[in-house]
Amino acid sequence: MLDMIQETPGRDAGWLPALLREGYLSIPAITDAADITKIRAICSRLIAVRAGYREGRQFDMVGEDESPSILRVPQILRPHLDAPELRRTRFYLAAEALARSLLGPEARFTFDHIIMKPALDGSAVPFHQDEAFRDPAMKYQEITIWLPLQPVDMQNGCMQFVAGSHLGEVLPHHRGGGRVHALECSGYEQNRIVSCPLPLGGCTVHTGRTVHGSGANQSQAPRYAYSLVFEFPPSKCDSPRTFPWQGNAPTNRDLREQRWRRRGGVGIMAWRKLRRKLLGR
Ligand SMILES: O=C(O)CCC(=O)C(=O)O
Repeated sequence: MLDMIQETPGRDAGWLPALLREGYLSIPAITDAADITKIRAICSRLIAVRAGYREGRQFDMVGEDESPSILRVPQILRPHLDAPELRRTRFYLAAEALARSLLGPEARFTFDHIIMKPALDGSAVPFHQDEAFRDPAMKYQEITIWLPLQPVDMQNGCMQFVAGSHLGEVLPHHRGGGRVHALECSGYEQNRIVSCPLPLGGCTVHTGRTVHGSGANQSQAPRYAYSLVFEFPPSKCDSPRTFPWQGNAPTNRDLREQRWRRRGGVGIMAWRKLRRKLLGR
């Protein structure tokens, strides 16, 4: 993982060695309070109006996701499709510059998501590797820049990483209970878990292979986080891999997406792809 990334001149001399060694970074400041206020208002509005629900882009990441009225821990995939202004924030510009300094100038934005943990909710995000959700036939070089939209600590669900786990393979994963979207992995070194509390405006960075998760939100206020993913175009894997957990019964989110695609969503996806190509972003 990240084998195309070298410690060469022009790459970020400060952060890159730690990312290559540990598989994650904890950066105390990437944006300011006014920017966070703006991003948080967008995120809470998108969750409140259930943006992307019919497309399967909004769902309950830890529950069975049977109804839009019960999303215990709502997650929205690609929220920039609902709110393009998310790509014009101070955070976005700083994250893009950081990603290019770490990965190289060819790195491109490919994905974003929002996760909201309600106040006093017992749900943790299980430890997993992001690569476990992706196509096993392809090789990925990606980083996620995770921005909490309030200060975070162990009480409200800060990120936790397994140091050095990005240097191994993709570990076995399973769904945390039947039709739940979230994946959970096994076989990682529990004694290498590092918690990353952050002040307002700080962020973490992790690779697609770094094992990570976050604890429950035991505080009195909701915990929001907004993540951006940057990567090189994926290439074919040298040796074939299989991710058996992807063959499980489809989740309710999967079924909504399939229905939406059949009912015209395929055309919308083609239009979005074309627009991305024409705009070059
Ligand atoms: O927001 C969280 O608690 C977990 C985020 C996460 O797993 C990710 O961004 O890959």
